[in-house]
Amino acid sequence: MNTYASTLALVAILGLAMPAIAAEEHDSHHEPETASPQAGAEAALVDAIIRKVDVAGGKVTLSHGPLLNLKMPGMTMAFRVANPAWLEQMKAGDKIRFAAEKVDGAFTVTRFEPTSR
Ligand SMILES: [Cu+2]
Repeated sequence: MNTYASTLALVAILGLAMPAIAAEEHDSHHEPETASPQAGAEAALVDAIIRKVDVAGGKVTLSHGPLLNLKMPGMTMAFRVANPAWLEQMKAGDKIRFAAEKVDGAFTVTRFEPTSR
């Protein structure tokens, strides 16, 4: 009697728990396609307008929105770029979305993508 009752309870618990576990596992397989492998650790992309591109200096001046990971409000400032080749794809007046981090003490654009015009 006692065993029968606890078996019923166990079945009920498993019956409830299993679909929940399955659903959670299912969701985790649906990362956004644009996310890179370490997306969870990376900063979200922030909107910016390119003000000046300094290819020789390896810098770009951006008017950017708040950068939460750097605790920086929106402002206009120069950034280094993680990949100098990106400067060839940037020009003053373009809108981009980007992420920045402090690399060797310098604010550096670590990711960027053009905003569709
Ligand atoms: Cu800034």
